[in-house]
Amino acid sequence: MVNENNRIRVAVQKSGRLSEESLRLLTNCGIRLRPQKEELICQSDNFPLDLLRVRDDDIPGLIADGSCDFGIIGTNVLQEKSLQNGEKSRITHEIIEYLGFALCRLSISVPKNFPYQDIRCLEKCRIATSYPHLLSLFLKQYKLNIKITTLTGSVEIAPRLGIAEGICDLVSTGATLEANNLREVETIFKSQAVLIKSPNLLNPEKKIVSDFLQNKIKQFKKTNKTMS
Ligand code: PRT
Ligand code: ZN
Repeated sequence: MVNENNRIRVAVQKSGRLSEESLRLLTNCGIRLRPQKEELICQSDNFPLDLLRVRDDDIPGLIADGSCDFGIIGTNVLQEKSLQNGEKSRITHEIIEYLGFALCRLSISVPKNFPYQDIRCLEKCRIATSYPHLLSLFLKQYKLNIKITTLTGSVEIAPRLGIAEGICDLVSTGATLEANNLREVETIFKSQAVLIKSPNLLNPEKKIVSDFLQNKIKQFKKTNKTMS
């Protein structure tokens, strides 16, 4: 008998930079999924797996509280959320596999005409970012007087708006920095997509499916690496 509770739940980004590769990975592991555009939950018809399509920021929380068993997320979001929640003693997830896509870096950038030599040049400056905890952790070692201004989007326009002297944002090609006349000066974190697992997988039948999925993904990544 099919027990709904034995189906594993995988949280992926609904729409964004992680979505396509996340789906491709599961499909390449033989899991049949046909998510419709607006569908938030999608059931596989050949594997006891349900796909939850959510905002990437919600994935660490869904994994931590056990609402989902697996998630695919950028390490940038994972680390920022962990620092934000100060989760030192509680295990909120297990990293199963680094997936090698959505590669980017979190960097400090300044306007091209800023006389930057090293981080001390940012003393008494303001840095705008959507990653205040990662930035704060990085800056801690320098003991400088730098103000972190938190913005949820359009960080790259902060210097032009006069609300910060520098920014700390994700960079992949560098085109956005270039378009905004900014220069990357410090990389503080390197990110990629990872497969994470909830620490709450108690049901033994789910564990069998979960081990199978993990092995499939690891195997796929291994063969892919050998081929490339
Ligand atoms: O709606 P939802 O909350 O789910 O999506 P989102 O808007 O928060 O995320 P999305 O889809 O933009 O990014 C999802 C994840 O992709 C990020 O958390 C990173 O792990 C990863 N990723 C990889 C990136 C980039 N590359 C990236 N370049 N995320 C964002 N960017 C942005 C960056 O913020 C900047 O605005 O792209 C711009 C810079 O790109 P370049 O190529 O011009 O340097
Ligand atoms: Zn997001």
